[in-house]
Amino acid sequence: MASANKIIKLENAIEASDYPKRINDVVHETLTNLSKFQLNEILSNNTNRKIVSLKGKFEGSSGDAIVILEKTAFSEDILTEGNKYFNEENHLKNIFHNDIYGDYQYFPQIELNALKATIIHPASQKHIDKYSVHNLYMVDETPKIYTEVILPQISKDQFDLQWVFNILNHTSESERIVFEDPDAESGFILLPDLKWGGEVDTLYLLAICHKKGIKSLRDLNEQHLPLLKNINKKGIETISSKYGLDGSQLRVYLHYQPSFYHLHIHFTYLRHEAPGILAERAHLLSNVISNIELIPDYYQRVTLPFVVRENDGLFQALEEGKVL
Ligand code: GTA
Repeated sequence: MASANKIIKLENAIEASDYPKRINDVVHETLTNLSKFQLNEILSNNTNRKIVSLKGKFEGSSGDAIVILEKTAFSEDILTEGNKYFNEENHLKNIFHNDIYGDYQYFPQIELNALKATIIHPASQKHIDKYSVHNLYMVDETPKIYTEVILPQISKDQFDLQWVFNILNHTSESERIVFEDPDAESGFILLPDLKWGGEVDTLYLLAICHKKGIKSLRDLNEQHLPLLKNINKKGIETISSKYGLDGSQLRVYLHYQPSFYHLHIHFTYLRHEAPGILAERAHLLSNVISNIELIPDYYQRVTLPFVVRENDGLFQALEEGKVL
């Protein structure tokens, strides 16, 4: 079993110079609070997930910003350790009680109340559209629709992959890498996903492959089986040794369509209902491997359903191509 944090050295390892570099935005280097954020619009407010996406500007900086604030899940470790929730530093306010039933507001100490904040700056119109409320539509994407409508559209309009290259060339988040196999063909980096706050109860890691040019599930064929199997095996081994969850407790999957067209695999804790695990978006890696083993060009021949947002460029392209 591969141990966590161990970086495997292989002969045909990727050179850091293979990836482009870009200097980070200054806003992220100077922020210590959100006093300079000027809110312009609430893009979405998901009361179920307790997450708001806000559009605004940072005083003194050009360009739009998106701030995503999320109330985080309870951590079972923190609930059971050190009596943090149940001591005199926390305040309980009675709203009313009736017979055996009482309604209260509870104000735990400050470190138990952290919100997860994700900030995108400068945010493009595509980012703003992505985090806004919108109508959704199902599309049954045949290989013909993919070739004639989807591929041309994603070739000209997709999210920048700079953050991916920054991870692969160790410019950003290098201290967060949990495991790396640097092989140019079958290697990958495993690290915490942007959406993960770090508690095992909501575990969410991302495996990003080193090989460039695999855009999505649609590109996968028998040549990629060693890569997919390697990610599956070493990803699970690493998570098992570092976080104590074995393969049967993990949901390992790809998104179709993804937001970012460089192959990556999501690893989440089975008990955590992470965003993007629904049937119309998630494809289990074990299932993907099995399909390709049975039919090597399965993903070039199959009809793949996916969901498109009304305000996405793909939606317009599908309308123009008379698919929707
Ligand atoms: N480590 O810089 C990064 C980074 N970025 C920019 C994206 N990711 C990153 N991880 C690291 N560093 O899981 C992660 C994303 C995502 C994966 C890309 O890469 O967190 P994907 O290509 O399949 O696209 O995966 P996906 O799933 O749509 O991801 P993305 O872009 O996060 O979309 C999030 C959607 O989920 C939004 O539409 C939003 O409405 C919704 N959402 C729900 N909860 C959250 C949340 N807590 N934070 C952000 N978005 C949320």
